[in-house]
Amino acid sequence: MSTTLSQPIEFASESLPDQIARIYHQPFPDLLFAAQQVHRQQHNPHAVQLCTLCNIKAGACPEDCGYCAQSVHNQTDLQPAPLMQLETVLAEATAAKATGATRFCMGAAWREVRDGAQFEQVLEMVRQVAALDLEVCCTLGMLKPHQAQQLKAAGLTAYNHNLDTSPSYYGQVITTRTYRDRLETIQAVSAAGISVCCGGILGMGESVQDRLDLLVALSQLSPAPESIPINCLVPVPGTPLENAPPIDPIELVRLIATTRILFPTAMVRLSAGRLEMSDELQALCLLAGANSIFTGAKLLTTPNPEPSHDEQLLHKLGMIPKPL
Ligand code: SAM
Ligand code: DTB
Ligand code: SF4
Repeated sequence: MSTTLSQPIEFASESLPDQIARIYHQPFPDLLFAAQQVHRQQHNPHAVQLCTLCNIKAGACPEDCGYCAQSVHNQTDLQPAPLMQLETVLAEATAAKATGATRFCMGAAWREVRDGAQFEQVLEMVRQVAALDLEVCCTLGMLKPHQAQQLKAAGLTAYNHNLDTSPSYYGQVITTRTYRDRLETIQAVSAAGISVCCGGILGMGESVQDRLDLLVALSQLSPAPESIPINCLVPVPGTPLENAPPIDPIELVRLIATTRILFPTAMVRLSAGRLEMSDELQALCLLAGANSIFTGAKLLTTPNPEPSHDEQLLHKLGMIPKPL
């Protein structure tokens, strides 16, 4: 019987990449069973955390991320917009809370945070969203240690900074920064005592091995990320990846299950790309250990399922929004 095959501890002499590959490639029924066991030991299997995104500063980003609508290097339809007003952000956070979201994530299309008035405004947004009794997450590009400390002092729960893909594929997607730059920001976030939200994107033309190498890189973070967004590429016209072939759905489920087994206590978030997924595929992802989704009709710049559709889906599955 192969259920024990998924217990990394029993193969202590095996290298981490080999362990991860063995978990991922085992027969699908065994993989799903093992993922469910881990999931049920650590989490309420009926509860799904709802998170809502807010793009507080849109477009004109100097980075050249090949997937992103907001890069100046990509000829997309996106209208750049300056930093949002505090009141607008608070209105969105309040509305998100009313729909059952318990985490509010503010994204800014910056390469890095610069000290000054705009960052002070973001710190005030963090303070005031935290005061609404929501988890507060930001994704603002690269951070220096003192900026991470200021975000922590303002009440930030988590910082999202994805490794996106394997170290070896990274340069095919982004050339304006390195994997090492990402790791340095993640280190600054951890050192400040902020929870790390770090995951990746599937469907950028990478191999299955690249996806497993991303999981290796995530496993090597210390502490391990408490939140792992798994995004499926939303192909944006005008980006170099506009014609990338979509990920095979079974491969997506395998990756989620493997992530759940490797990170038993983490929140595994089924992030971008849900609009293209059937209800059945989303249900399989939730069975494989995903326990969070982004809700609201828009992600940062791309469309997301209507809240009423997500509500119906959870209802059909007998699942509930996870309370704080
Ligand atoms: N500028 C920030 C940074 O450097 O991390 C954060 C904003 S960025 C939009 C946050 C994450 O969204 C990216 O790291 C990427 O994983 C994901 N993302 C961006 N565009 C995407 C797309 N078209 N499809 C799927 N995921 C995407
Ligand atoms: C993450 O990994 N996924 C979210 C959140 N972190 C910020 C963002 C998804 C963005 C999808 C593309 C867009 O809407 O522009
Ligand atoms: Fe800029 Fe972030 Fe988009 Fe990259 S993913 S272009 S850093 S907004």
